[in-house]
Amino acid sequence: MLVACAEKFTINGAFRLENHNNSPNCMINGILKRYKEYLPITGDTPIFTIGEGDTPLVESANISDSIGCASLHFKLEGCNPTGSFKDRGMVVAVAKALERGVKSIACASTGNTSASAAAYGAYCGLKTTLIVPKGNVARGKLAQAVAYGAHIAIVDGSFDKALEIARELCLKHPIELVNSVNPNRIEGQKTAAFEIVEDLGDAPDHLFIPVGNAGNIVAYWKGFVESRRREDCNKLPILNGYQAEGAAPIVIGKPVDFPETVASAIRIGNPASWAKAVSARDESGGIIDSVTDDEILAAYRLLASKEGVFCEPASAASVAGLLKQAKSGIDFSGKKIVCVLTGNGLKDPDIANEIEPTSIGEYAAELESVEEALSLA
Ligand code: AN7
Repeated sequence: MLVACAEKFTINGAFRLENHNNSPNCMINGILKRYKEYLPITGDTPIFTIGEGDTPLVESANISDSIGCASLHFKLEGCNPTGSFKDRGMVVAVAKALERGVKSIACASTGNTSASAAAYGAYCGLKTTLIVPKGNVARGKLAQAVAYGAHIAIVDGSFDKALEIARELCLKHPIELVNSVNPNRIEGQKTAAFEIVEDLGDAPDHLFIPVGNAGNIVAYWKGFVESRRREDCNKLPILNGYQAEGAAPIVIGKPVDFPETVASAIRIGNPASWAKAVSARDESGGIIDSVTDDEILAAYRLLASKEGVFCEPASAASVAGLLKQAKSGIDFSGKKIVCVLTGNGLKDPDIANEIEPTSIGEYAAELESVEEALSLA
């Protein structure tokens, strides 16, 4: 399948890039092409894709029974090309940067934004600089950034400090900041809400979503509000955002100096989109609450073992939140629920290795030994 043939050329000294993915066999449109009319795209914006968007909305096989809802679906954002939802916003941020002739991009990151920036930077021939907190980025994410050829600065401080440095760096130098404080990131990320509305035929009653730097919850809300305005859906969902207990500034109402959680993606103490997330929460009549690391890991294991969905720990915060609400006695009967699973489980192999195997052992390479292992002898 021909996905994309990139052609690079120069107009008035500015870097330009076009795709020719109009082959009749090409299944992938990408965010820029598919949602052109709803994005800040002009005739000068390069249109390209590395396959972002159009992610599956998978119906729950087993967890939904314990919730007692009308339906439960998982939005598998780990199916994006770099394994997280960040690609939706990154393609728009990078396209708009290219349009202005930018040659260099940068971001601070707990890992997924940096992997995404590095991939789009590589595709578009941009220099990509990543500022990441020491010891706080899952191994798979760092491996991606290295493979994509990014320039990586590991700083001895939290994500919040790294973001401060990234902001200053981009103010001082001709470098485009591609964190979610860049409004083009939010524009791209809102398309996930469009897809949910298309797949369900309406907005769900409840959306459950992890909250870290708080850009994504704001983007989803924007997407649903725009869908409603276009009358693509008849209602708006109640937003249920979940932070990790040790990194829950929005829940406790003040920044957390030393955020701590097993879910490194959302180990963030002072979210950049804090105020906007609170507005989105309130407009939707929803909540932003926290879940413990134990609740996150229980949901993470449950999703893999009962649903065949392997997401990263931060993503499981959405399902942990739903399970917490169901346990507290909230009645979801008749309700349609979507949990956003933001990133792929392979991102964090160290946490995955802590899962207790159902059965694993080494045996001689003979049929009899394997039968014995399976108690079939
Ligand atoms: C898997 O990559 O902040 O609330 O620097 O990687 O929009 O921040 C990642 C965040 C949820 C939280 N799930 O989203 C980064 C970064 C996963 C994530 C979030 C992140 P926001």
